[in-house]
Amino acid sequence: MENKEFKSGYIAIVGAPNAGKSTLLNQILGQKISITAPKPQTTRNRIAGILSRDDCQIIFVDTPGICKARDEFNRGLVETALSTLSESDVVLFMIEPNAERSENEFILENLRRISTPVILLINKVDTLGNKGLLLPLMQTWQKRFDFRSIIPISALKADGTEDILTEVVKLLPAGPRYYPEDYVTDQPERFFVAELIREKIFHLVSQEIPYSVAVVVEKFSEMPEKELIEIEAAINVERDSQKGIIIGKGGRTLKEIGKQARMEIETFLGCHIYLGLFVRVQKNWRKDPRALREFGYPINE
Ligand SMILES: Nc1nc2c(ncn2[C@@H]2O[C@H](COP(=O)(O)OP(=O)(O)OP(=O)(O)O)[C@@H](O)[C@H]2O)c(=O)[nH]1
Ligand SMILES: [Mg+2]
Repeated sequence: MENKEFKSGYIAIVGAPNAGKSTLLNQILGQKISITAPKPQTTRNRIAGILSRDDCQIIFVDTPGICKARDEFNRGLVETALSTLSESDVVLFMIEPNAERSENEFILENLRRISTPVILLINKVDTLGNKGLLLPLMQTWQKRFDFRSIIPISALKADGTEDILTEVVKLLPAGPRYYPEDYVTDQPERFFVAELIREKIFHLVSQEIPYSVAVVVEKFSEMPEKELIEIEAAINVERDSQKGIIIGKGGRTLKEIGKQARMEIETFLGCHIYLGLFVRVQKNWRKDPRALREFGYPINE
């Protein structure tokens, strides 16, 4: 019998904000571990999703969208994304078919500096009215960079995700199983609890407010006798005026955030929870190194 070597590796998913990176990670894993929203710059951390098969283990790494940073906080997010490039065995670079974004040229510049193989994913092809545009688009992109392959996909509809796996496995080096087979991610449960709350704020609170929000789980106690996990989380905002908006008239907005988050957290944890939410003003936390550290975000010193 042929003795096939076990393969493993780290696969970075990079692209401009809103390209659909987190949606793709969730589709590949068949489980929601990375939050998504129609607004750009939803993801703020490096989020690993582990796919274990008999012949290989693939660690997909979702990253914050790469863009021209407006402030120090954004610069930290972009740095987080760029730093995964050098630690990866394969890079998946995701673009949207409809818009040429200035960010993409900046991302290409960074990809030219590394020797890692890059696969281009043209996402959201379900939005393309005229499929005839796809071939010329692929030809244009092939001229811009020496991609190993170009795969049109729809992360939302799970179209093309099998093709991605086939291509990635071809490029995967021989390597060990880094994580036990039943691990889906390397982040603690608390992280996902905070992220799911943050996601509901992205969906329920308008304008720029979600960008001023950082969620921290302050209590996570398992109560086996009640078959319940008691969770308390702080929603940190930058200004007093934002606190009122998150709470809403008669507490309505906060209540809805709590209701929707609780349902998803229960699915994620597979048990009942009690969820207590409170809003706290942490003045200008995006510029405060101590607060950034506490909230788990990068600090540019
Ligand atoms: N129509 C369509 N929408 C998609 C597709 N993939 C993602 N989206 C939508 O695009 C929006 C952004 O998706 P995300 O997965 O949050 O994008 P992201 O690249 O992780 O964004 P950041 O974390 O902000 O950089 C969401 O509203 C998704 O539902 C797709 O294949 N087709
Ligand atoms: Mg994302």
